[in-house]
This record gives sequence, structure tokens and C-alpha cells, in this order.
Amino acid sequence: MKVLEAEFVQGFIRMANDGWEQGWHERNGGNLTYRIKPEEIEAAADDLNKGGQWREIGTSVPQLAGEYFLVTGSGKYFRNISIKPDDSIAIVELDENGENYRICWGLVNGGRPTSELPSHLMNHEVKKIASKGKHRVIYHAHTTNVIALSFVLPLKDEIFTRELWEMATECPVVFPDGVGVVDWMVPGGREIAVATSELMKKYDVAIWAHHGIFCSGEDFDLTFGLMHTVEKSAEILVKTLSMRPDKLQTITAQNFRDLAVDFEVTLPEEFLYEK
Ligand code: 2HA
Ligand code: ZN
Repeated sequence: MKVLEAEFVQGFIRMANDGWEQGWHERNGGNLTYRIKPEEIEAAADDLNKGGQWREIGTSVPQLAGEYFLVTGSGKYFRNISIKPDDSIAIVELDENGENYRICWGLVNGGRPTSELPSHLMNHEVKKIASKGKHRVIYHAHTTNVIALSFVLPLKDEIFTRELWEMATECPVVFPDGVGVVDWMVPGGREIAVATSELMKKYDVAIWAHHGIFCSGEDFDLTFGLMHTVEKSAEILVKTLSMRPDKLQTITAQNFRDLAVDFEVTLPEEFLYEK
């Protein structure tokens, strides 16, 4: 099978384009990676080039040794992914130590995988273990309203979680574990990768202050839906704060406890403090 005909590649391209249409990917902003299933890579084996040069990842992910990933390219624009996918995205294979990668398909006009490859792979490693293999998608986007909130809310997990939960009833059901927050850090390196993957042991969403969101999920629908839900909630909060600085009424801590019973989710008490 041709790589471009594979369902996982079509799903990846659609998700990237959906993110572009949301306005989350100005210029070359954002990146997306997918941990490919063995049967999916097997079906596309004839279309892969196994002679590429090994290059350093910049970190070590031994739990992902030998796995294949579909990734966006460094400096590439989400806006172009649906129009010229083989120029914009690539399949990479990791070596048997999880320290080097080589390009097996895509980036036909040259280039490298996303500058956030260390963060993506360290997050994949953490989530693969935590979800017993179920999580396959890591997505980073420059979500306008969450970025705006990172200038006015204290950069604390419990504050962001509670504020985002309050702005739409579905939020605690969609992200019951809450969201983590990383202080401003230089993007692209191992340090921010370590900080983010530490939070990903606990959460499916990490907010990068003044930069955007990293999130993780089982498939393209769930991961895009998670990003969309968090950002929509942030948009409602931005609109609310723009109308007046306080809320006349809101969803209370007890309301959340009642919701948790009916929707059969566990909401940690650390987020249900009295205000
Ligand atoms: O430009 O989003 O964080 C890609 C990025 C880096
Ligand atoms: Zn970014």
C-alpha cells in the first residue's frame, strides 16, 4: 500500500488541517506525531526507504526502541500539509536503543522532523507506559485563548484546571485528571521535554505558558477533541473576563462532586477547593 493511501495517514492529514482551520498554526507553529501500529507500518512496508542516515534524537526513549512515527516536519506549515503532505510530514523509524532516528518516507524536498521531537517522543514514552499502549497521538498547538490566560492566571495546575472546568460542564468529563502548567521555558530542547513529560505522567494536557498546549490521546478524534475542548473553555473564560472581572454565578465544587457521581468520573479533591 502507498503510505498516502493509508487510513492513519489520511487521519493525520485531516487532523492537521482541522488545527490549521481553527487558527492554531500560524506560520510553522505547532507539531503533531503519531505512534504507528505494527500492522499499519507492515501494510506500507513497500513504500518505505530503509537506507536513510541515522541521526540523534537529542534524548533517549528506550521504551520506544524500534517503533515508527508519523511526524510533522521542522519549519513546515500546517497550512500546506493537506496540499503537499510528502513535502511536509515524514515517517521516522527509531533505532534499537531509542537514541537515533532515520527518515523512511516523506520530507521529499529535504528537512528534519519537528523541532519538538524530543518533547514528543518523551511524552509518547510516558503515555505509552501510563496508558498500557493505548495512547498514540501527541499534539502541540498555539491555542490563542489558553495562551492569553497564561498572562493573567497564576501558573498553577489547580488554578488552570478549576477555571477551565468551570467554563463548560463537559470539561471535567473530558479531562477529569486536570491540566498541568509549565512555566515559560525555551522550546525545542530536552529541558522542556523533561518538564512536560513529568506532567504527562499525571495529565493528558500540559499548558506551556505564553506558548500553547501539548496534549495526548488514543486516536486523532480524541486528541483533537481534547485540544478543542480545552481551548473552547479558555475562550469562554476570556470572553467572561472581558465582560466583567468576576462571575455572578458559576459551577460550584459541590456541583462538580454531583456531576462526578452521575458521569462516573473521579475528580481529584485538590481541584475542588473552596474559593
Ligand atoms: O514552530 O511550535 O514549539 C514549531 C513550534 C515550536
Ligand atoms: Zn510551539
